[in-house]
Amino acid sequence: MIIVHHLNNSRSQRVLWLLEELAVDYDVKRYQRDAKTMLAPAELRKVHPLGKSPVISDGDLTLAESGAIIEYLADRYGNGRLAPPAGTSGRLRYSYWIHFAEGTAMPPLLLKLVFDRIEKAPAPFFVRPIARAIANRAKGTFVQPNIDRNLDYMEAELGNSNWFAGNEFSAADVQMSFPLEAAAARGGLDSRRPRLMAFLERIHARPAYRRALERGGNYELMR
Ligand SMILES: N[C@@H](CCC(=O)N[C@@H](CS)C(=O)NCC(=O)O)C(=O)O
Repeated sequence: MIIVHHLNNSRSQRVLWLLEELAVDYDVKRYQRDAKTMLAPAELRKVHPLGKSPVISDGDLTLAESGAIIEYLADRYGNGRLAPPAGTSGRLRYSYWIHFAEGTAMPPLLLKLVFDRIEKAPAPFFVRPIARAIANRAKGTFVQPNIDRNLDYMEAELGNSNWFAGNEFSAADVQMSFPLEAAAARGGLDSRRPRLMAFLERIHARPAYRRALERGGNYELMR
Protein backbone atom coordinates (compact mmCIF):
# COMPACT_ATOMS: atom_id res chain seq x y z
CA MET A 1 0.00 0.00 0.00
CA ILE A 2 1.26 3.46 -0.86
CA ILE A 3 1.60 5.84 2.09
CA VAL A 4 1.66 9.58 1.41
CA HIS A 5 3.37 11.57 4.14
CA HIS A 6 1.24 14.64 3.83
CA LEU A 7 1.91 18.04 5.38
CA ASN A 8 -1.08 20.37 5.66
CA ASN A 9 -1.23 23.23 3.13
CA SER A 10 1.62 21.90 1.06
CA ARG A 11 2.93 20.46 -2.16
CA SER A 12 1.88 16.98 -1.13
CA GLN A 13 -1.74 17.87 -1.92
CA ARG A 14 -0.97 17.27 -5.60
CA VAL A 15 0.31 13.74 -4.86
CA LEU A 16 -3.06 12.92 -3.30
CA TRP A 17 -4.74 14.42 -6.35
CA LEU A 18 -2.68 12.32 -8.78
CA LEU A 19 -3.46 9.15 -6.82
CA GLU A 20 -7.16 10.02 -7.01
CA GLU A 21 -6.86 10.59 -10.79
CA LEU A 22 -5.16 7.19 -11.11
CA ALA A 23 -7.73 5.54 -8.79
CA VAL A 24 -4.96 3.86 -6.80
CA ASP A 25 -5.46 2.90 -3.14
CA TYR A 26 -3.33 4.78 -0.66
CA ASP A 27 -3.08 5.81 2.96
CA VAL A 28 -2.44 9.35 4.14
CA LYS A 29 -0.23 10.02 7.14
CA ARG A 30 -0.86 13.61 8.13
CA TYR A 31 1.68 16.01 9.60
CA GLN A 32 0.91 19.52 10.86
CA ARG A 33 3.08 22.58 10.26
CA ASP A 34 4.25 24.47 13.31
CA ALA A 35 1.75 27.33 13.64
CA LYS A 36 4.49 29.92 14.15
CA THR A 37 7.39 28.82 11.96
CA MET A 38 5.26 26.93 9.41
CA LEU A 39 7.96 24.25 9.37
CA ALA A 40 7.22 20.53 9.22
CA PRO A 41 7.44 18.55 12.47
CA ALA A 42 10.76 16.79 13.22
CA GLU A 43 8.89 13.47 12.99
CA LEU A 44 8.98 13.77 9.20
CA ARG A 45 12.78 13.43 9.32
CA LYS A 46 12.32 9.84 10.42
CA VAL A 47 10.78 9.15 7.03
CA HIS A 48 13.33 11.10 4.95
CA PRO A 49 16.44 12.97 6.19
CA LEU A 50 15.29 16.32 4.79
CA GLY A 51 11.98 16.17 6.62
CA LYS A 52 10.05 17.82 3.78
CA SER A 53 6.75 16.87 2.23
CA PRO A 54 5.79 15.14 0.02
CA VAL A 55 7.41 11.80 0.70
CA ILE A 56 5.82 8.51 -0.25
CA SER A 57 6.53 4.96 0.71
CA ASP A 58 5.55 2.16 -1.58
CA GLY A 59 6.68 -1.23 -0.26
CA ASP A 60 10.46 -0.94 0.30
CA LEU A 61 10.67 2.32 -1.66
CA THR A 62 10.81 5.70 0.04
CA LEU A 63 10.70 8.57 -2.43
CA ALA A 64 10.87 12.34 -1.87
CA GLU A 65 10.74 15.31 -4.29
CA SER A 66 7.33 15.95 -5.78
CA GLY A 67 8.46 15.80 -9.43
CA ALA A 68 10.10 12.40 -8.92
CA ILE A 69 7.03 11.14 -7.06
CA ILE A 70 4.63 12.35 -9.75
CA GLU A 71 6.70 10.74 -12.52
CA TYR A 72 7.05 7.50 -10.57
CA LEU A 73 3.35 7.20 -9.80
CA ALA A 74 2.22 7.97 -13.34
CA ASP A 75 4.72 5.48 -14.82
CA ARG A 76 4.13 2.73 -12.27
CA TYR A 77 0.35 2.96 -11.93
CA GLY A 78 -0.85 4.88 -14.98
CA ASN A 79 -1.09 1.97 -17.47
CA GLY A 80 -0.43 4.50 -20.20
CA ARG A 81 -2.66 7.20 -18.70
CA LEU A 82 -1.55 10.70 -17.71
CA ALA A 83 1.95 10.46 -19.22
CA PRO A 84 2.98 10.47 -22.89
CA PRO A 85 4.95 7.41 -24.05
CA ALA A 86 8.71 7.41 -23.38
CA GLY A 87 10.89 8.58 -26.25
CA THR A 88 8.27 10.86 -27.84
CA SER A 89 8.42 14.64 -28.15
CA GLY A 90 5.29 14.78 -25.97
CA ARG A 91 7.20 12.98 -23.23
CA LEU A 92 9.99 15.56 -23.38
CA ARG A 93 7.48 18.36 -23.08
CA TYR A 94 5.85 16.57 -20.14
CA SER A 95 9.21 16.16 -18.45
CA TYR A 96 10.04 19.84 -19.12
CA TRP A 97 6.95 21.06 -17.23
CA ILE A 98 7.44 18.64 -14.37
CA HIS A 99 10.94 20.10 -13.85
CA PHE A 100 9.85 23.66 -14.57
CA ALA A 101 7.32 23.65 -11.71
CA GLU A 102 9.91 23.23 -8.97
CA GLY A 103 13.07 24.34 -10.80
CA THR A 104 11.86 27.64 -12.29
CA ALA A 105 8.36 28.57 -11.18
CA MET A 106 8.68 27.95 -7.43
CA PRO A 107 11.97 29.69 -6.49
CA PRO A 108 10.77 33.31 -6.98
CA LEU A 109 7.43 32.46 -5.33
CA LEU A 110 9.31 31.14 -2.33
CA LEU A 111 11.47 34.27 -2.24
CA LYS A 112 8.31 36.37 -2.32
CA LEU A 113 7.04 34.53 0.75
CA VAL A 114 10.34 35.03 2.57
CA PHE A 115 10.68 38.75 1.76
CA ASP A 116 7.02 39.43 2.60
CA ARG A 117 7.68 37.87 6.00
CA ILE A 118 10.85 39.87 6.53
CA GLU A 119 8.86 43.02 5.80
CA LYS A 120 6.20 42.15 8.35
CA ALA A 121 8.43 40.55 11.01
CA PRO A 122 8.73 42.29 14.35
CA ALA A 123 12.17 43.91 14.68
CA PRO A 124 13.79 46.65 16.76
CA PHE A 125 12.69 50.08 15.46
CA PHE A 126 16.15 50.95 14.11
CA VAL A 127 16.40 47.71 12.10
CA ARG A 128 12.86 47.76 10.73
CA PRO A 129 13.25 50.43 8.00
CA ILE A 130 16.47 48.83 6.78
CA ALA A 131 14.97 45.32 6.66
CA ARG A 132 11.90 46.71 4.88
CA ALA A 133 13.97 48.62 2.35
CA ILE A 134 16.09 45.56 1.50
CA ALA A 135 13.03 43.32 1.20
CA ASN A 136 11.26 45.88 -0.95
CA ARG A 137 14.20 46.33 -3.25
CA ALA A 138 14.75 42.58 -3.68
CA LYS A 139 11.07 42.08 -4.49
CA GLY A 140 10.90 44.98 -6.93
CA THR A 141 14.12 44.36 -8.81
CA PHE A 142 14.32 40.57 -8.84
CA VAL A 143 11.47 38.61 -7.30
CA GLN A 144 8.31 40.08 -8.86
CA PRO A 145 9.87 40.59 -12.33
CA ASN A 146 10.80 36.89 -12.38
CA ILE A 147 7.34 35.83 -11.20
CA ASP A 148 5.77 38.04 -13.89
CA ARG A 149 8.01 36.73 -16.65
CA ASN A 150 7.24 33.13 -15.66
CA LEU A 151 3.49 33.87 -15.58
CA ASP A 152 3.60 35.56 -19.01
CA TYR A 153 5.47 32.57 -20.40
CA MET A 154 3.01 30.04 -18.94
CA GLU A 155 0.05 32.12 -20.14
CA ALA A 156 1.50 32.12 -23.67
CA GLU A 157 2.20 28.36 -23.56
CA LEU A 158 -1.43 27.61 -22.70
CA GLY A 159 -2.31 29.44 -25.89
CA ASN A 160 -0.67 26.57 -27.83
CA SER A 161 -2.46 23.66 -26.17
CA ASN A 162 -5.23 23.00 -23.65
CA TRP A 163 -2.85 21.52 -21.09
CA PHE A 164 0.83 22.00 -20.37
CA ALA A 165 2.11 18.85 -22.08
CA GLY A 166 -0.34 18.96 -25.00
CA ASN A 167 -4.06 18.61 -25.58
CA GLU A 168 -4.41 15.77 -23.07
CA PHE A 169 -4.50 16.34 -19.33
CA SER A 170 -1.39 14.76 -17.80
CA ALA A 171 0.52 14.40 -14.55
CA ALA A 172 2.54 17.47 -15.63
CA ASP A 173 -0.62 19.53 -15.05
CA VAL A 174 -0.88 18.08 -11.57
CA GLN A 175 2.71 19.13 -10.88
CA MET A 176 2.12 22.60 -12.37
CA SER A 177 -0.94 23.19 -10.19
CA PHE A 178 1.05 24.12 -7.10
CA PRO A 179 3.09 27.04 -8.51
CA LEU A 180 -0.05 28.41 -10.15
CA GLU A 181 -2.04 28.15 -6.94
CA ALA A 182 0.84 29.77 -5.07
CA ALA A 183 0.99 32.53 -7.71
CA ALA A 184 -2.74 33.14 -7.30
CA ALA A 185 -2.29 33.31 -3.52
CA ARG A 186 0.74 35.61 -3.44
CA GLY A 187 2.34 36.19 -6.84
CA GLY A 188 -0.20 38.47 -8.52
CA LEU A 189 -1.86 35.87 -10.76
CA ASP A 190 -5.35 37.16 -11.54
CA SER A 191 -7.78 37.76 -14.42
CA ARG A 192 -5.07 39.61 -16.39
CA ARG A 193 -3.88 36.11 -17.32
CA PRO A 194 -7.14 34.45 -18.35
CA ARG A 195 -5.70 31.15 -19.63
CA LEU A 196 -3.93 30.44 -16.35
CA MET A 197 -7.07 31.37 -14.41
CA ALA A 198 -9.13 29.08 -16.64
CA PHE A 199 -6.56 26.31 -16.03
CA LEU A 200 -7.07 26.71 -12.27
CA GLU A 201 -10.84 26.66 -12.68
CA ARG A 202 -10.70 23.50 -14.80
CA ILE A 203 -8.48 21.60 -12.36
CA HIS A 204 -10.51 22.69 -9.34
CA ALA A 205 -13.65 21.31 -10.98
CA ARG A 206 -12.15 17.83 -11.49
CA PRO A 207 -13.82 15.24 -9.22
CA ALA A 208 -10.42 13.69 -8.37
CA TYR A 209 -9.10 17.09 -7.25
CA ARG A 210 -12.07 17.50 -4.94
CA ARG A 211 -11.75 13.98 -3.54
CA ALA A 212 -8.08 14.67 -2.81
CA LEU A 213 -9.04 17.77 -0.83
CA GLU A 214 -11.25 15.62 1.35
CA ARG A 215 -8.42 13.15 1.94
CA GLY A 216 -5.82 15.83 2.65
CA GLY A 217 -7.80 18.16 4.88
CA ASN A 218 -7.27 21.88 5.00
CA TYR A 219 -5.49 23.28 1.90
CA GLU A 220 -4.87 26.98 2.06
CA LEU A 221 -1.68 28.25 0.51
CA MET A 222 0.52 30.72 2.34
CA ARG A 223 0.23 34.37 1.38
N1 LIG B 1 11.26 20.62 -4.15
C1 LIG B 1 10.64 19.90 -3.07
C2 LIG B 1 10.22 20.89 -2.00
C3 LIG B 1 9.72 20.23 -0.73
C4 LIG B 1 9.25 21.28 0.28
O1 LIG B 1 9.90 22.31 0.48
N2 LIG B 1 8.12 21.02 0.90
C5 LIG B 1 7.56 21.96 1.86
C6 LIG B 1 6.04 21.87 1.80
S1 LIG B 1 5.33 22.77 0.51
C7 LIG B 1 7.92 21.57 3.29
O2 LIG B 1 8.03 20.41 3.58
N3 LIG B 1 8.04 22.59 4.14
C8 LIG B 1 8.22 22.42 5.55
C9 LIG B 1 9.63 22.58 6.00
O3 LIG B 1 10.50 23.00 5.22
O4 LIG B 1 9.89 22.28 7.18
C10 LIG B 1 9.45 19.12 -3.64
O5 LIG B 1 8.92 19.54 -4.67
O6 LIG B 1 9.08 18.08 -3.08
